[in-house]
Amino acid sequence: MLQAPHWFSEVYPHHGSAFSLKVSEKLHEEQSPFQRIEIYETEWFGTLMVIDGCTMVSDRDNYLYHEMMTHPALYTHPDPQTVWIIGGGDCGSLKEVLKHPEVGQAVQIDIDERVTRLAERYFPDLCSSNEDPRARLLFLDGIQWVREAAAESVDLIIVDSTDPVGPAEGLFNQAFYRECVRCLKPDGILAQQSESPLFHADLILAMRATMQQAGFAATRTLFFPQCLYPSGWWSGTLASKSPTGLSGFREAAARDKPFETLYYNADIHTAAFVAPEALGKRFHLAQ
Ligand code: AG3
Repeated sequence: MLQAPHWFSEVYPHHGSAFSLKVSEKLHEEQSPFQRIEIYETEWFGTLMVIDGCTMVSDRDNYLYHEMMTHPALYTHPDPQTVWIIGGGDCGSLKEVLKHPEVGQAVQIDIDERVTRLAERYFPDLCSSNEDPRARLLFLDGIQWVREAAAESVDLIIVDSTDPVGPAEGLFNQAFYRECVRCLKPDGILAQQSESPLFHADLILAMRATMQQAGFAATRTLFFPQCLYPSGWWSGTLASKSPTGLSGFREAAARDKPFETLYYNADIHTAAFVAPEALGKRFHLAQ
């Protein structure tokens, strides 16, 4: 039986399934002012962070999510100089963003400082760029941040959040997207984690429709494997202010990227945006 204390399981009650990792030790557990955070040492996935019972990051597979939440958006934007990361307290997205020399400032805005403090202790690799002079770490409500920020002040907003329940719920609605539209420069892009294409296709479609209603002119969804998360198949959705903002990418620059990745490359970029038959027609409707 896959039971504590030897296994951590995230159960997906709405989808009759679960994902389990064999754990060797629980390293930490606390209730922060916002959420319950647990850290485990696993047998094969390295260290694991869990928030409110949901898997967030493991040493073994976080590169898939973090690379795909950042590089496709960064290489789609013509010249991303200023980047905000809303959420992302484990600093994994920040680390990938800072690999781009053209980025002059990356601001990470996570409501929960404890996630970052625990990541510094248990996921030092994800936090290895936190001292980069271009990085700014703020512990604030991202919704309030975009509400108060100046119009047309940012090139790229990456929403690296938990599922759209609890503290992250307000990051998936029209009011939030409207503020993002206002804060983005004319060629600005929003990139948001958008759950599982197998389990949450309706959510992805609804999100894209809401983005369009909020004033974004184009939306596109990209797909990647992520075995830690429900169904093992995950997605990110991009939205641009310009109608042509998502029609291509800086392919030559991506082919010649001046940094190492473990998953992302120019061919993966192109492939990731191709929707499988079962989803393609539905996603096309929202474009
Ligand atoms: N953010 C996406 C978490 C969603 C996972 N959902 C779940 N396990 N039910 C992860 C944060 C990584 N920086």
